[in-house]
Amino acid sequence: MGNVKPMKLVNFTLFLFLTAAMDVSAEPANSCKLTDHGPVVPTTPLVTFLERIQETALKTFGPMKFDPKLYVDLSLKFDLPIVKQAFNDLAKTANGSVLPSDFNDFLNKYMNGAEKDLEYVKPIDFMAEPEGFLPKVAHQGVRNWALEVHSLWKNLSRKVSDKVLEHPELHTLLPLKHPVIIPGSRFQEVYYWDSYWVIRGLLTSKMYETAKGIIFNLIDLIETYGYVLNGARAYYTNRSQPPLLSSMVIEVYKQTHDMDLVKKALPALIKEHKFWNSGIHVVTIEDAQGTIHNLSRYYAMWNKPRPESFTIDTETAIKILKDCEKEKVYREIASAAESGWDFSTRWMKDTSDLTTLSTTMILPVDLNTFIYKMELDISFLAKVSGKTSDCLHFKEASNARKKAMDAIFWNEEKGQWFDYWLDPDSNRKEDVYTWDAKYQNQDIFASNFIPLWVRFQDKTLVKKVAQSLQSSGLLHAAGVATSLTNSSQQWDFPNGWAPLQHMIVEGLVMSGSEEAKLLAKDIAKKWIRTNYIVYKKVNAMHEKYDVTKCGEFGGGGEYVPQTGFGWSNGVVLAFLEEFGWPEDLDPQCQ
Ligand SMILES: *[C@@H]1O[C@H](CO)[C@@H](O)[C@H](O)[C@H]1NC(C)=O
Ligand SMILES: *[C@@H]1O[C@H](CO)[C@@H](O)[C@H](O)[C@H]1NC(C)=O
Ligand SMILES: *[C@@H]1O[C@H](CO)[C@@H](O)[C@H](O)[C@H]1NC(C)=O
Ligand SMILES: *[C@@H]1O[C@H](CO)[C@@H](O)[C@H](O)[C@H]1NC(C)=O
Ligand SMILES: CC(=O)N[C@H]1CO[C@H](CO)[C@@H](O)[C@@H]1O
Repeated sequence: MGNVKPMKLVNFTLFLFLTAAMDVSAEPANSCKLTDHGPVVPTTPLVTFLERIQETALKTFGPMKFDPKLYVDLSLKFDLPIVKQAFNDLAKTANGSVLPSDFNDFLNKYMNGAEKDLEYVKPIDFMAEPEGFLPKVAHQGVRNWALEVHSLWKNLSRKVSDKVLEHPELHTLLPLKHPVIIPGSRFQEVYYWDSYWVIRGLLTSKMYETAKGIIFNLIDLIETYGYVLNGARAYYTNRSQPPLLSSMVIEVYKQTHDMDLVKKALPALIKEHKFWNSGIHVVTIEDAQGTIHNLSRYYAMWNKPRPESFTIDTETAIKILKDCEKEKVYREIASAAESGWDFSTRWMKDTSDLTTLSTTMILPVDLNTFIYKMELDISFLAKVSGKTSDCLHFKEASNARKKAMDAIFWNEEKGQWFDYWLDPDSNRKEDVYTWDAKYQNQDIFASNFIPLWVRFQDKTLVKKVAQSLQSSGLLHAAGVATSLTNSSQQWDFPNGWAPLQHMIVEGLVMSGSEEAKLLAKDIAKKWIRTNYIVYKKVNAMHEKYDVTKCGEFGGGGEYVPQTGFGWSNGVVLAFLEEFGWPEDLDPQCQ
């Protein structure tokens, strides 16, 4: 139900058929049409070596409880040539495995564990109970829990070790100057979009300096690479993540009025805006009225297995024979990782087959919402810095994107914004696609409602979208589901993710409509409850929850459920700040 993508499946079958037909017609065995001309930047020698370690570990220890990321997070105790020599000298079996005891000896002698790259550091602005903390939370049990969640900033606070700063070539962890808040569990490094909700939580915890440090680190990444990396690892340097730096700057500025922050951030944000609006990230499309628009897409600069999941991606693509088709699949996988929604049927032609990921051929509603917001934010920050021409330029850019989103994504009948699937064979002139209603993906995803987060000024519009949300099938006992498809991918039904709850709730609240506010409050209450009950059961905050049942965490995807957890903590604190919790309201599941 709801997950038949009109035309796309048909096209894909046709595509397979044509490819098959081409094979018969005297095409050399290993050639296929390369449609994918985007840049690919070579891997660093350290990452390439660690991928070999990862493959050997899989062969040696077997697939049970195997986490490939662990091995690309190791650092070297000696220079790469020495470690490489020692690894080459290990006796290998025919299939490339090593005696487990030999391999463990090698790892102990030549490598350090990932945790050695980071040091615990107590945040300088942490207080057990900050003044003015969550004034609207009256219930004692909920308040005590909120204080525990607040205290988790200490658990998740790290500083990059001086060893990494002195010898970056021995580590995949990137040197960052300021302390960081990590999401938790296997994610022992900074992530880009996670940081926005971490900062929202830090602001309720009154930890302004820690929040600013996180932003300064991300600005440094833009200065070095031209964009914010997916995460602060050498193997994440070829893709970004949903661009929310401007939102982080705005939130901290609203609380601190720190002009120094604005001055540092503005040039970096303008640089980041260019990254998302030029080259492979920008798509030009003509709407039904003949007007030309530019919108952005996810597009990783990568066409190999993701180093952190090298063995998994290799396996995913194993049945694909032609090199250039493999490369295409790898690029789509990396681009899905850039979207933050890794993985989801949202990007798949066939919901049961990961090799049909088509991320780069989709114009995503949420990405363009974030860039629209980036344009408004830059315009605002330029204004407060007295940069009139930047202010005007980005205001105009935001107006153009709003028009583009209305023309390409908005569906008046359904009251939602739909992702748009680019059709490579559409009657395309030069590099301009032609819009066609049938390529709006009418499947229901939480992302179809994300524009609410920025487009809340129009009450009539919000009312329509709120009604559409209520009848969408996404609202459940414990929050908003990611999609309606139970695919076993983690960005699908029945999982709910903190960031999606937060943007939808905040959008509804800001609308000023009483009805929308009540709906927001109801979602937030359910979300808080489920986080609270899970915490009481397992003494941990989870990265995702099963929204169909109050008090259950989520599953699916390529790794075991993670705890910690940066953005979940941030969203719970932000919700409690906004809505509070009355003394007489039982936080137990109803
Ligand atoms: C590789 O070979 C070793 C010993 O010959 C065996 O124990 C192991 O299961 C094999 N691994 C794989 C992945 O085939
Ligand atoms: C779209 O982007 C291209 C370059 O990326 C630019 O030349 C063109 O002017 C833009 N068009 C519109 C309508 O903004
Ligand atoms: C989703 O599918 C899995 C596996 O098919 C099943 O075990 C689970 O109960 C389903 N979840 C829901 C909420 O329908
Ligand atoms: C946080 O750290 C404290 C002190 O080290 C520890 O007692 C507690 O169990 C940790 N909490 C979680 C959820 O990891
Ligand atoms: C891991 C990896 O391959 N990183 C490359 C990606 O892109 C940067 C440039 O932005 C290269 O320097 C890295 O080698």
